[in-house]
Amino acid sequence: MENAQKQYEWDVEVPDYAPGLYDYTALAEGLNGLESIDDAALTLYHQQGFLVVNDAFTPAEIQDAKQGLIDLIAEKNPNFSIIQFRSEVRDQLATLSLEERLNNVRKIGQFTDYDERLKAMAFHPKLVPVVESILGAKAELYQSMALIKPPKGREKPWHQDHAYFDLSLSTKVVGVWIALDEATPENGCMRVVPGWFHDQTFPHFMVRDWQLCDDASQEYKNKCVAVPLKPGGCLIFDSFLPHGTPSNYSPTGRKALQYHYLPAGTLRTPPAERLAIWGTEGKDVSC
Ligand SMILES: O=C(O)CCC(=O)C(=O)O
Repeated sequence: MENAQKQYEWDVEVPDYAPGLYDYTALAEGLNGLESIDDAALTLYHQQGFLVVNDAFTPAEIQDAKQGLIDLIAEKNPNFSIIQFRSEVRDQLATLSLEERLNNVRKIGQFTDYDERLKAMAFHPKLVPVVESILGAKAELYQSMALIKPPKGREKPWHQDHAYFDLSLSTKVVGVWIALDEATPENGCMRVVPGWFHDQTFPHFMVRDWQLCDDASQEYKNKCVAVPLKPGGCLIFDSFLPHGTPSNYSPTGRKALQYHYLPAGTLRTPPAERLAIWGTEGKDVSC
């Protein structure tokens, strides 16, 4: 009966997407180490909407963070329950082995107050100054999230993160996606479209998720770049940058952490305001 007290979320089965949706024309190149981010790198960030940083975190830090994530999924902290499992395992969850649980998680969120190792990553002394240089302000952690992509784990369709945030359009938000396992084009590494983001708000539709219409892919065909990362590498990106990850059709799982930061003290806006901008109501568009 343990799950009766837990407020888990359940991911629904969705149809597969059309072939080619995550095809890419190049692999993103990375800098080495967070300390190598200089003015030229910051200029590049503002031009293309992202930076790739290899060896941003040490193997020991990554191992700690990964164990933190696994421990939360294993219910080592009884107070934590923001986990989304595949709905197929709803009735068997209590009987699953740890490996089976890990193979059936889609995401977990808002975990920094429940695990010191995951909090330490969010406030890493090499990461925060970089985020603050991009924001031009003292940073506040807005949210933490981890999309787990086990073998057969499903896609995160193309979207702009800002469409999920109850924040004004002028609020700068920086996302940091940290590879805990090697992320490859085959197991669902990030896809981005360099430079395709400046102040553009694309309508989002509820299709397989809250996402860009697949037809919008016409605009990014021939511009999509894949971002493979070794464990400890990270992608730092703007909340207007369209991005997505394909399903994992490989035999290898892929765990990653994601943190979002905004200027400290930023006011939140009502959800209705966000949907009036990013939703489709009254915009005469369909998908
Ligand atoms: O980790 C992934 O697969 C994608 C994460 C992502 O893009 C998001 O949650 O906004």
